[in-house]
Amino acid sequence: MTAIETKHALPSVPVDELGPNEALHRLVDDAIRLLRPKDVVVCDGTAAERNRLESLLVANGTVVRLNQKLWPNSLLARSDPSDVARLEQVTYVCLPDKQDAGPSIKHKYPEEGHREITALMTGAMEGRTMYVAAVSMGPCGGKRSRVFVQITDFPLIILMKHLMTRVLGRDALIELGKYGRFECGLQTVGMPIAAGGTDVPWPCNSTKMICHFPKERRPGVPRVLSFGSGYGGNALLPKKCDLRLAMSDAREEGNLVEHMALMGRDGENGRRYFLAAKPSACGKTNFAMIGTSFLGDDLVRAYEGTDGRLWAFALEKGIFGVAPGTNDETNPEVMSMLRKGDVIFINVAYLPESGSVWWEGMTNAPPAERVRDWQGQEWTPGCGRKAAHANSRFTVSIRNCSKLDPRWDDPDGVPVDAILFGGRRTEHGGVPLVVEYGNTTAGVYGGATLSSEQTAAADGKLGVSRIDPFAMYPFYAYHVGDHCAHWLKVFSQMAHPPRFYSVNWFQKDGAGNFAWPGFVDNDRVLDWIDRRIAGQAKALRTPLGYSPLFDDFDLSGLNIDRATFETLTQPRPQFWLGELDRQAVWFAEVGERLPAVLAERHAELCQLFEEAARAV
Ligand code: SAT
Ligand code: MN
Repeated sequence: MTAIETKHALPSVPVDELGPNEALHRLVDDAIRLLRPKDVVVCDGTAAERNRLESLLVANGTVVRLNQKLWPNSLLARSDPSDVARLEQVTYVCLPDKQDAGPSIKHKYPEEGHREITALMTGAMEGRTMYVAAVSMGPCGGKRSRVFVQITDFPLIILMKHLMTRVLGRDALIELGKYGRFECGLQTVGMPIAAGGTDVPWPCNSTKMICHFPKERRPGVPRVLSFGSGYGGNALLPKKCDLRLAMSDAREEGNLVEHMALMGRDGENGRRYFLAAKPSACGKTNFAMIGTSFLGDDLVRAYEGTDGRLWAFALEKGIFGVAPGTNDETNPEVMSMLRKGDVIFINVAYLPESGSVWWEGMTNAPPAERVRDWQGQEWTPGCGRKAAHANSRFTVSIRNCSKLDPRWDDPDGVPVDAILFGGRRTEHGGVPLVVEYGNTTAGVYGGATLSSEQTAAADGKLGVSRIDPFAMYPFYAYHVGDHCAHWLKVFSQMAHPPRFYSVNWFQKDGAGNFAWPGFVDNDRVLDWIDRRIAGQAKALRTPLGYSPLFDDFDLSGLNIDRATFETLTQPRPQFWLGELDRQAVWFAEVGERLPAVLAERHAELCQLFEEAARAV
């Protein structure tokens, strides 16, 4: 793509609005020269700004307003069909030493990355407005929070930021001038508008590319550049793009920034806080909502507190959740959040007669009225297409949540009792419903070998299972082996580390139906975990760790007999020997940076399961 040849004057840096931070001025000045927008707007996160942007997007056809009574102040956007998910194939981490990248990263050398992305970005905002939005990832002013400044030309991204993040207002920008440091990135849809030309409803480019530069740390110099996409995980930079940078920085800071949900649950033993690492579209949002209190469903920072425990807080203040399958039974809380309003739906189906939306699994029967699918085509049940895209999403603020934890905005976060790792594994008698790992090393091993079937949240082959360490496979910015070592270091030094568990809600029975009801019934697993931590629940010792016992697990009201429960919960040696083979293949790819204790644990598991297999 080449920039449009125009000789228009470039806008000047809005110095007064940006406050006194010199690095911020430099960032905006450099961005203007590179991207050549027609004007510059500094965002402030106010309702007036939201109204302005909303009107602009309605006029452009990017969004339609939904029926005010059914979905108050809510919008529906339909993306370009090429722009529906994260693009792992064109997401690069640029590191000077290729050896530092490891098997999960698409690597480029920094010079190469700069050259290619700069060529794409040159003049990419011609004819467009450039927005500058600073947000706080974590509570505003918190000493462990970080400010991220994004430059974008897609107003929808700013509206999503209003819901998902804490946008810094004018006063906070002035503050930023005093305390200084911020992270930053540039993002453009990559579709300049020629003089006199018009925009399209969902601008994006058929070429897409994202480059991260985690090792480059110069004030006001962007560490991530994203070209050609307006989809959340590619374009809402503080979310997954800054996750890559922050997970890399966290290693040096001695703490963790991870892809995990954070929730509180009141049991017999008071409120406990749980972190859950789950790959995208594996039910992390639904799970984060089944507890007593909610803090976040996607990103956290975790660190060792002065009490020797793990503390954590969520980085966002909104949810970017998967719509299909969400309904009043699977996630009543989120449905009530959506009905409260101020939602941005993307790529769900539209009901033009009532101004409503629909997605597969929202109701048992499809709507009786006319339906337009996610691309705007007439849709009828049985036509062979999905009405909503499999990765269609809703964006909603957690302020709508009736069970928001009172400490959700505490800059110190909350103390964590347990970390759960869970993927989507459907094999009958495969990955158990729940396992308690016997110690920290076994727990970190469980995280390092977490595996899941691929979902529609990223481009790639659906259903194929891959090892997704700590649910971070797509988000690594340094070597996965070093990340495993970092987890081991953080937790082995901790005086009171949390407990570690593996969970899997997705086993199917011999007939291909889900063997566990899932959703709100997953709380039964949390009840068992709560009682385990308190030393109240019995367990069966297995090579993997500890499994629940039929007689000491709440199955009331469920039609699950002893044999079914044992298939669901007890690790089968033959299955695990197969898993261990796959893990060995993965470990070989990780190579010599795999921590020795994990290789030792692998050998130990092989031996234990071989013995168990012989005993069967
Ligand atoms: O990556 S996104 O933030 O777009 C959503 C997800 O896949 O977790
Ligand atoms: Mn996610």
